[in-house]
Amino acid sequence: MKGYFFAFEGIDGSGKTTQINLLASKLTQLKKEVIVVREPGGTALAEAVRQILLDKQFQGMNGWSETFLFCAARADLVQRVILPELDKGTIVLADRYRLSTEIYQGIGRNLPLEKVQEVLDLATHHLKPHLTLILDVPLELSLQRLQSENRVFDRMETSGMEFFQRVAKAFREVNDQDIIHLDGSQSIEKISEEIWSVVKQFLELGENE
Ligand code: Z5A
Repeated sequence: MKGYFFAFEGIDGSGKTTQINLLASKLTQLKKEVIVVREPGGTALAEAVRQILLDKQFQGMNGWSETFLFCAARADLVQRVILPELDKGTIVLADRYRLSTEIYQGIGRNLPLEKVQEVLDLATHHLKPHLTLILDVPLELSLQRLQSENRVFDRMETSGMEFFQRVAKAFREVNDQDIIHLDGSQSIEKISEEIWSVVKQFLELGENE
């Protein structure tokens, strides 16, 4: 694998999409090959699965059905897009990846984490990001941000406060050598600078880049 794979994670409204777009344009200005993928989505099949997952007519979906649907979308994205791009040497920026399934389905839906991880390993051919960057924001702030957008909440977003409290706590507490936590309640510019310093160091870009 010649490319680099960075996943961005956090609760809804934590600012992932905003930061990924800023990072992608910085890297593009430096003439790096970059693609941005969002999950669930990024291929025709995965976008179709996304429609099902977010559709409120499927309220109360079984936790395993939900897990398999997220993993079906991801399997297609990994095989058709992420792996070929990494092989070409592209930098892949993912708006959510497997940590979302571990936390939303494993912890949020109370499924056994080892079993969820087994399904994830099958769906992703064990592909893990080089780095996972988590934007930590308090749940109240993320709700404020989403409400100020006047957004119509989808099926996942109407899973209830207890579910979101479990999810937010798990994102805050998860720790691993490939995971970096950033304070997502800072200004957009400050977070972007912090992400740039992490990514720049990781890619070993020079001082003038
Ligand atoms: N899900 C799952 O359960 N299992 C899985 O395996 C996967 C996903 C992959 C996908 O939703 C849902 O599926 C999600 C998790 C679940 N649902 N839940 N619940 P999605 O793709 O539609 O949405 P999202 O990933 O949660 O993204 P989002 O809601 O669009 O949020 P975001 O990308 O993190 O934030 P943003 O769009 O960049 O910013 C949100 C707003 O805040 C916007 O108005 C910004 O201008 C503002 N913002 C951003 N940063 C700041 C700062 N720093 N200060 C002030 N305001 C800011």
